[in-house]
Amino acid sequence: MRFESLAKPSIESIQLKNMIKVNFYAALICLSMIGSCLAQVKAPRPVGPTPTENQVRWQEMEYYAFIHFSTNTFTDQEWGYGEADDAKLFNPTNLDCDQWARVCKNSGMKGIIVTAKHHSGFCLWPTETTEYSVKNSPWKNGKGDIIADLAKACKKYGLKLGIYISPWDRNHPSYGLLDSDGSAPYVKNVFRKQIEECLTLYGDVFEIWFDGANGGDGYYGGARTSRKIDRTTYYDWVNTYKMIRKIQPKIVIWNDNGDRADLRWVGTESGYVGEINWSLLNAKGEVSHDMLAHGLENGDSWVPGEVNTSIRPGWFYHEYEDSRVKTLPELLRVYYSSFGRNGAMLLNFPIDKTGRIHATDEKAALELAGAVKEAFAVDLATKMKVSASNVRGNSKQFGADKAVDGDKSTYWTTDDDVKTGSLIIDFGAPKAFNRFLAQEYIQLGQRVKSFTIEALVNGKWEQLDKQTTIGYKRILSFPTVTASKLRFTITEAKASPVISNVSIYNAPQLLEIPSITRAKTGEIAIGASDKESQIFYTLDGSVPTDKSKRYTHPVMTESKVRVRAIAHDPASGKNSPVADEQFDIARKKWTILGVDDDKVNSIIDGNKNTDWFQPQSKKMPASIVIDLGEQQNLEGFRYLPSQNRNAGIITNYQFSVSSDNKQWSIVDQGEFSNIRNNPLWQIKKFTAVKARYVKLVAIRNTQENDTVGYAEIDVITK
Ligand code: FUL
Repeated sequence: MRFESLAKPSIESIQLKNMIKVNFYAALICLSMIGSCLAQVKAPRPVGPTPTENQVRWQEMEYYAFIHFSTNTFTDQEWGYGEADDAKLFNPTNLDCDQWARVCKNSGMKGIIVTAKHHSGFCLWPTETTEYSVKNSPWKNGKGDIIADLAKACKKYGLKLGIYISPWDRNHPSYGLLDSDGSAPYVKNVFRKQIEECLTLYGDVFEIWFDGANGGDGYYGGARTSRKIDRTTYYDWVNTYKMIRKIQPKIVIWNDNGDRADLRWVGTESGYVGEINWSLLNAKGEVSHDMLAHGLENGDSWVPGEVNTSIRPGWFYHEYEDSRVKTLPELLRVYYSSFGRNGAMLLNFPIDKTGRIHATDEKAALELAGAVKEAFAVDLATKMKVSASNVRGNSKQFGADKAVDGDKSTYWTTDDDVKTGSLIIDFGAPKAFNRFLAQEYIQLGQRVKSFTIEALVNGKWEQLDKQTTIGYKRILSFPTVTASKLRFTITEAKASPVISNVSIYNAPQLLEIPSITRAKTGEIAIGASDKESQIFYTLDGSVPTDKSKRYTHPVMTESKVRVRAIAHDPASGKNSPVADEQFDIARKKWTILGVDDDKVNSIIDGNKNTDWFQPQSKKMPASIVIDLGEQQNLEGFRYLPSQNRNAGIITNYQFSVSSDNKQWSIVDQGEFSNIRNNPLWQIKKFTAVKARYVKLVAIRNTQENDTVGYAEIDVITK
């Protein structure tokens, strides 16, 4: 028995008890009021255009594959002409859609978009609309259907299927023609019917892709002529879209013609989108290059960017590109510059002549998957103490921790009148890191205009980066820093920032691939991007190791040579991927004739960043004549358009040779396919011929005007 319980309670103690009771009830009432206040803190209102459910679902896919496969694979072209006979060449020896899907799945991709029909017009399924399809190819005696095989493989591997169907059809006789009432029979009876077949026969389709290349030369049922169309009106997109959405309500439409639909091209095929990347756009009519690259801060529609690039220079398979497959550092650059910048990454595999993804391409894609997995394995922000400068209505629902809870449906946000603010992530002890990732909750619109990140190093804040837009996902890379806290500050936003995720990583450092160039003299220079690494190289085609010859100064060679080089880090013992360049004869004795401008030598200086343009007075066809200094056994030439200006890019050419600069014979003529979107080295081969002078005649350019430019011209000797 305790003494206190026996004692009679005093007046004071009764009063005290009553006071406690009263305070307890008051506190209860208060708490429940706060509770109901908290429950009432409303989510921010959306700002500007917002994504549709389909667009959000698409954005969350992040990474998927393109497959380019057609008659081009067998004719070694980038753009097939639509020649009827080419169908007879389509004969993969070991077609394996299961392998395509397996490689894509193992590479971390979520879907596959296949060229059901490319510009040649050849269809990979037995369409009813044309005879120009697999049904008239020797493959499976005309009984095959690649889209059906791929749809099945995608299902097996849990991948989504997408369809590329080229509006431009270089085979079809009615392409580009109009009926007397102004309607387009090709669009009504062929193109739309083909879309309908692809969207009804093969199950769910997540994306449909309408390329912007349109009109020009073609076979057109044997007419072999040039057809021009107005790409904004000819296809009657409004009705085409209606039909598509009716058949596949969950689809997203990518279109680079006329009115934009759900997704936009980012203005380049090199694998990056602008650092400033708004998912907004003014969707009607033609869109400027700048708007494609950066979106538009106050655009009228939500049209996010999709970054498309090929794992090789070309979109279709060419054996000569077997040694040109993107290296790991190159692929990682694409990775960080695509969905690391609020885009999606669409990486292309050119299917080879056997009908499979080439082993080298598979290896490269798997290496990328491995490196990404390693880089993003441990999120240092998870479960760390995090505080915010402002929390919306002081509500737990919108607290700082919502940005690091791993739940994409929750977010940290501020009061309506607070458009700036910071989050501090406290690691408790110093941590090393070099990657920062942030995501906006895009369902409420894209809001952030600028932000900074800082690290607390030895008690002082150091700025690591200062950037602009975030969007669905932004990833920043910077040199490794060791710090105890990270501060993420939104410095400007359209409205209260809404951040669904912040992550911090420490990715392993990669050695960049060395660059190899050859000057006009024949001198070969090899450079590494950092000073610490050593360079080793070979000139006989063998794979270099750190036991190969060490590079210390430029190497002189005048003959044809294959140079391979690695950067080697002596500290870690690690090597970069192998850089690989093939050079033909040195251009030491070459002179460009008839041009009174020293700068013209830029086109044979071995530096792809220098260029030369024909004087403005020069009209098409414009030619350039090179004296090779002595007779050579020629079997081809190469042309690289200006890498600095999107102008003067030759599309149609003639190439002639001469022994005396008087009598000329044309040895090759034709087009540089897809050079506008993919301004790479154009390689043309012809029957070997001896000559001392060569002439490249530009007949047409991408802009259909008289500007003609060159970064480099080279020959291929036997
Ligand atoms: C380009 C096309 O012209 C290429 O051939 C390729 O299909 C690429 C994806 O788009 O514009």
